[in-house]
Amino acid sequence: EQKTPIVITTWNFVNSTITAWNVLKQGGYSLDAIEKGTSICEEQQCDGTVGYGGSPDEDGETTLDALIMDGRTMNVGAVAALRRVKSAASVARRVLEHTKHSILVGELATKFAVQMGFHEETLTTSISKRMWLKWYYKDHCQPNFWMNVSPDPSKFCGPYRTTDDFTHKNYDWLPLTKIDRFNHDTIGMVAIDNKGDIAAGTSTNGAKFKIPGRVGDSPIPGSGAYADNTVGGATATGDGDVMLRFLPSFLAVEEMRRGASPTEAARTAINRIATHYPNFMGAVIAMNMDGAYGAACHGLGDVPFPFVVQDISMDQYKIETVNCS
Ligand code: SD4
Repeated sequence: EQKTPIVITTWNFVNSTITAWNVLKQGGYSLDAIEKGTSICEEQQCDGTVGYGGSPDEDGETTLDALIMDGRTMNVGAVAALRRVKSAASVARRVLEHTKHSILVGELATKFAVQMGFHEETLTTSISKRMWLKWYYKDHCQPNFWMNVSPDPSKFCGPYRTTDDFTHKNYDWLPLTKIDRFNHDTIGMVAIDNKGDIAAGTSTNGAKFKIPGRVGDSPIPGSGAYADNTVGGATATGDGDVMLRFLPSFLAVEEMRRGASPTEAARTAINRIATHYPNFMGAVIAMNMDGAYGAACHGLGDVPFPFVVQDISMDQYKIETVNCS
C-alpha cells in the first residue's frame, strides 16, 4: 500500500499536521508543508512552547529557534535566539532560499528578517510576563538551574529589579509547576511529498528561564531535524542542551542508511544519549523514503510519547504513542 505523501509531527500537534497534510494532498512541496505546518504552531502558540509568549529567558524575553531542511538539495535554513519576530519558521525558510548561509542568530537574525519584510513586535505577552514575574520574585534566589555554579549569588538573589511595568504586585502568580527540565515541547516535522522529496523542520521558544543567548538543539541541523532524499528524515524534541551533543536526528538517518528500520534508528539515537545522560528526557521520530516511520523516547516516566501521522492511505490524521525507556 502506498504510504506517501506523508507527514509526521512530534507530540500531539494536530493542527500543524492537518495544515502540512493539506499542502501535500494538493501535490505541494514538502518544504512548504513543513514551513506551513510549523508556522501554524507558532501562530497558535502550541502548548505555549512554540512561538511568542512562552518560555521567557532570565531577562523575561521570549526568543525563537527554528530550522528547515530540504532533503532534495541538502540545503538548510535556521534561526537561533531570534528576537521580536513571530514567524521563526518562515524566517528560517528565507535563510534557506535567499542566502548561502545556514544559520543566523539573535539580533542580527532579526535584522535579516526585517530586511525580508517581516514585522518586528514584542514576543512578550501577559502570560509570559507573569511566568517571568513568578520566577523572578519567587524562585529567583534558588540556584539557577541552568548554571552549574553560580558565579555571584547576589546577582540572582537581588536586589530585585523594578524596571518597566514588571511590578509584581499587579499580577497574580500563575500556578506554575516547579521549574523542571522538561516543561517545553518543540514541534518537529518530517514530510515526503508526491514527487518523493523529503523535508524536515522544527520550531520552539526553547527552555524556560534560560540564560539569554542560549541556543537549543532545535535549530541545529542533524540535531533538531535532518532530511536526506536518499534515506529519510528525523526530528528530535526534549532536553536540548544535552541532546544537541549527539546529533540524534543525523544519527537516526545514518542508522536508516545502514538498513535499520525507523523505529530501530530512533531507538539507537535515544540510547546513545541515555548511555551518557540517563536522566535526560527526549524523543526522536524517524521516517524512511517508503513512508515507514517510528519513534523512541526516554525519561518521560510512565507517560508515553505521542506523535501525529497522516499519509495518503488515511482518511484522517492519527495520533500514535510509543513507550519510553
Ligand atoms: C530546546 N528542544 O530548546 C527544545 C525544547 C524541546 O520538548 O524540545 N522541548 O531544548
